[in-house]
Amino acid sequence: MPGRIACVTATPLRFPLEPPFRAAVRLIDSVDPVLVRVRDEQGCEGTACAFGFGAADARPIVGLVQSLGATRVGQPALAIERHWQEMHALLALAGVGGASLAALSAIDMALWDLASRSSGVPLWRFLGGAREQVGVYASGGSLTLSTDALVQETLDFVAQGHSAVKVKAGAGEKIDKQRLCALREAGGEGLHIAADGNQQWSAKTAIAWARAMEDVQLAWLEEPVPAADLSAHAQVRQAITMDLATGETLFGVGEAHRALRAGACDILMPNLQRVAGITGWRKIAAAAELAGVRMAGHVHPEFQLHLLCASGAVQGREPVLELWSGWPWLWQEGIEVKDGTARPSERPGHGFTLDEERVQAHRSQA
Ligand code: SMN
Ligand code: MG
Repeated sequence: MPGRIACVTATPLRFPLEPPFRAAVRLIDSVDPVLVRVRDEQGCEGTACAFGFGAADARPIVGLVQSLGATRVGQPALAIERHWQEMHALLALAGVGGASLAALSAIDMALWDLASRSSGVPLWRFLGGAREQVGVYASGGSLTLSTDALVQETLDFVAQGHSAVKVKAGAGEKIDKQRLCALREAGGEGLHIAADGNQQWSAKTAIAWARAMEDVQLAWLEEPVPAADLSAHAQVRQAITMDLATGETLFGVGEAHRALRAGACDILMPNLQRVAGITGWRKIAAAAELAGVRMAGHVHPEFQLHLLCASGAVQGREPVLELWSGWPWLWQEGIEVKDGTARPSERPGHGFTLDEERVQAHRSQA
């Protein structure tokens, strides 16, 4: 069992993306994780990351982890719900969102890693162990790729054991259709193909786009309209046949709960650092399960692998764990994909060991 918290540290890192990745919302040329370590008085350490896209994102997260972390020192590491409530209260007057939520979330995630690691139990079993494997999908399909390059990327993913991919939409309905039809042709009927709109359309345009793609048989359409416009989400969802996924750009458990109440999606995919860590994610997953909405992950694969294996709001082998080949990987171990699924390890905590050389090689001056 973990002891009292001895220290909380934040280390800014930089992973340039070469070539840069283009989503409809913006071009991304680096991912900037902030590595958070929470160590207890017995020397056991929990680790987690929040991330930004560039130093301007990472810098405030570092400062907020340091200030919030200092308020946790000396307290029992296992009092995770109390830490979650108290950290929210500390942020309440300044406003909880963006960098402050990322900082709070990373500390929460590291506390759950510490608690399960110190107890000698893998996190997915520590959280209830609903299943021993989960369906995955390869996330890519940058709008910078030509159709041929997009098909080749997908065939490479399939060769790596994937049976589901997610690609970016946003090249215009005609070109998007050509790209998606080329993927369907190359991948066959068995390939799950999802398309990510990254908030670019109006409800009317999104409905027209989705109807034009009907014969591609998409697994889901993601964030077709601005994330905060829940009524537009619900309007699109009611008008199309494919599943609608959203959630990565909702901030706080309240926004995610409002999305459920608005009937905004079939699949809710909150980002761990935007909904206040594992504690927040589990509150949302419980509400989603009761609302008949399925949960999926968004980046943070080292933790989402465990959460999706522990949640009652995930069905069978559906592809819900996002694996992005360009995403920064700080760990010595990888996530093996076989027949479109991945298994969390039996190692304590999230089960991943920091690659300290890699961490040092990517330190930044955020
Ligand atoms: C995405 C994630 C992170 C950065 C840019 C785009 C995308 C996804 O929306 O769902 O992977
Ligand atoms: Mg997305």
